[in-house]
Amino acid sequence: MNHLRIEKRGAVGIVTFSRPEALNALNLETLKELDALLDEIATDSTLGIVIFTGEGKAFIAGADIKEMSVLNAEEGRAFGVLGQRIFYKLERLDQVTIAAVNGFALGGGCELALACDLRYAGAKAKMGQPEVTLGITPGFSGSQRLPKLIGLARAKELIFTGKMIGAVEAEQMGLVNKVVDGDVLEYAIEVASTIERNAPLAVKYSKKAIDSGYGQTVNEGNVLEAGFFGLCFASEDQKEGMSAFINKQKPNFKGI
Ligand code: DAK
Repeated sequence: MNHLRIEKRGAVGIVTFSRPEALNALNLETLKELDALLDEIATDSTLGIVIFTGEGKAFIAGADIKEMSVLNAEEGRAFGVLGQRIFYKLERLDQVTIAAVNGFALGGGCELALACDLRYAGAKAKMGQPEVTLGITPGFSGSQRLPKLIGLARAKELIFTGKMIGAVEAEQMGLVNKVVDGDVLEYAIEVASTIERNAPLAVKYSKKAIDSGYGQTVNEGNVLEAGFFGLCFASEDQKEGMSAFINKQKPNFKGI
């Protein structure tokens, strides 16, 4: 891979976008590399949590404007569909995903963060959907995921104005879970370690229950939740977790 790298630390994978000369902008080559890497991650049962971050002063400064500038309508649509498909694949990973937003997360960069389960922002993070300032709409599902996350009015304000907001404002509107004073990647790794200590199947099923029930009524979601809850009782880790509690010991989860 030329613009992406992955480092594995136990069950935690750290994916770094590395095209700093273009502030990690997503060109076609990077998108294709991401697509292939997500396929690898999806089948890697040793990974429980995946963190995404950027090299240098940007997380991702958006889709590559220079590459997009020459697209015609048909090519533009195809480029958007490609990005949507890849980000959907990211969103549907079994693993917990975390965006460690270290700097600019604009346009497609903000949209990639939106496809993650959790988002943390460093103090220097700048986020936004500036597409309308370039004569286009958000194209990698920003117009769909942003309103669901921060509400219709706030999403419309960000998208219609194209303004960039700082980390504190992003936290206030629920765009990120938290602003981190120190190193945002280290903080994301700490969160990942906390998650890693828990029963892997229970975390995975919790994510599935939340995501598959989201947008449904509570009653509909309850059916899904009951199914996943029941499945946990077929796992060794449920027995391990409960007997460790009863015997006042620390559980030793095995992910089975
Ligand atoms: N694409 C290409 N190159 C970029 C880039 C980008 N998004 N962002 C930065 N760069 C490049 C700059 O051109 C510059 O390269 P050189 O000129 O040195 O060759 C280098 O990175 C350093 O950038 P700056 O010199 O501009 O750095 P500054 O610190 O002064 O400014 C900045 C940082 C982030 C404020 C500024 O670079 C900036 O405004 N960048 C563009 C941010 C932006 O507008 N992002 C949104 C992109 S639009 C769709 C599909 C997809 C999309 C939409 C529709 N469909 C098909 C429907 C997605 C759209 C987007 O993401």
